[in-house]
Amino acid sequence: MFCFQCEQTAGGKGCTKVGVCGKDASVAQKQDELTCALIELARAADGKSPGPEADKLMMEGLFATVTNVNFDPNRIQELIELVKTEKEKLGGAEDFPQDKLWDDDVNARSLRSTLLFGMRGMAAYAWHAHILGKEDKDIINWFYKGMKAIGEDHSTDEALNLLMEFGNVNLQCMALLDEANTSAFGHPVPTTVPMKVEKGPFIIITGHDLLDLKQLLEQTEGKGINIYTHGEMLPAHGYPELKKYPHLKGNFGTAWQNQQREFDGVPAPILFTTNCLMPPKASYADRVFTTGVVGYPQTQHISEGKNGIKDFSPVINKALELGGYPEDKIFTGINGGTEVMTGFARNAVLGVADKVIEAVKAGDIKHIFLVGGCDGARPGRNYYTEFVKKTPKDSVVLTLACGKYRFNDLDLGKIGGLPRIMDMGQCNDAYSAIVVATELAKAFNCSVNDLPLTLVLSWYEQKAVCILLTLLALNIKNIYLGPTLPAFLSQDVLNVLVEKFNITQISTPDEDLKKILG
Ligand code: FSO
Ligand code: SF4
Repeated sequence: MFCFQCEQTAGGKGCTKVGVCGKDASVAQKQDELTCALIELARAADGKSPGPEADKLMMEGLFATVTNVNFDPNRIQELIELVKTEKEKLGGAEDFPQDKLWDDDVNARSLRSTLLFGMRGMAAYAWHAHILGKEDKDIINWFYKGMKAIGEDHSTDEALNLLMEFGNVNLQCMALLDEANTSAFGHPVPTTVPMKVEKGPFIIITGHDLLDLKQLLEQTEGKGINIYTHGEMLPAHGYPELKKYPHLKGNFGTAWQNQQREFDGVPAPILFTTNCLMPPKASYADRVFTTGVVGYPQTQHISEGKNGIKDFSPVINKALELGGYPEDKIFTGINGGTEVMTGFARNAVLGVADKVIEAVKAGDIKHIFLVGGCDGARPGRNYYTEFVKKTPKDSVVLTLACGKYRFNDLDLGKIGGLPRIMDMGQCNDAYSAIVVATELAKAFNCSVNDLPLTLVLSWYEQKAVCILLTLLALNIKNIYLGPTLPAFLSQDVLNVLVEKFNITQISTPDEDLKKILG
């Protein structure tokens, strides 16, 4: 096997025997086969109009290969068969040999992989929008264009142009998902979320799929079962159409990489709706449920019914059987805090934009940091905790995605009535951050790069790759990135990105803060 798509890749180079994520060689090989089948589907679709089934498979097939999503070789095999059927319906296409996927000149491989990983990330976002009934033909068409391009040879300039074009399409995709989420569940409002788990039966739901949460809330209403979010599901508490359910009680645990410890012996079922699944330990494997694109061998999977509704009865019955804790249990975040805040998406922040602009003009807010992105297991990630702790009192920290668990339970006080740490949402809510930055730039009549704003990002998997490409396509410069740089960026490709966009790898919080504020 060969895989180097995520930040925890073996030795910072590539997983070749088994994935650090737990993916074994047979699943890696099936995922490569699926990727090649999608390239062939894109070739077959060239100049034709593929139907909705092929469109759906493009998204689902790419999403299934994102890190920590699907470890089940049978489910990947099913997808391969379906993709092949769609390819034949379109008249077939020349095979793309699997050994070509990772085998090439180092720069060509780097550029091709960057596009492929970005598209895997965008597929997850397009999928969530699709589930909520929102699609955009431009985005769908770009999946075919991009996958076809991955099967072709390109000059470095052509490949870089493709990456920038992709970044703009991914912005469109994040906007579509933002519209899908806000039209279905309303605009998030600032909300305090306790980390206490009340006694009695409960269910933990993790991942990004808000529709799964909505259906679970409906099906558990009046049953004496409480629902707790975990990981990237935390921002759900801010949405009016979700927070109205009184049994959506709070948040359990922290970010994805702590799940094997946090779920150890937990007296409740855990529903995984998207990526962030780690191989379950024996002490809780019997209570892990997957749904949607997620899969793990011998784990119960909840499929969608014909009416679009999922029947979560097996999860509900498990919650009743396990019964929860006999007494209320207080949990804390990694810094000892007992509650966190979320819901500062674009609508909420722009609602107080006047206050922010005034505070910046008056010098009360001297700098805005966006400290966002992924969490992960590397010890170096405590950089982000230290960085946030050390930001000056006259600065604001916007955050998003699961990296926030490094500091979201800290109380850093307030500026002008606003908390100094504001959680904008999930990774896809990077869209909110872009909208806020663009509006601030308009108000100050300058470019985003000239605002007193610095992006300090952490990456782990492929959604972070697509977001980074969007930021670059928007010509956002001076991004600090860590904890390490992607293994799939060759030195030459990295040099281009550094030269064009001044991407800087994080060093120490003190040094970086000195550079940023100096
Ligand atoms: Fe991923 Fe990163 Fe959303 Fe996390 S991009 S790892 S679970 O921040 O958030 O899916
Ligand atoms: Fe390794 Fe990451 Fe690939 Fe898993 S997803 S096999 S950890 S590079």
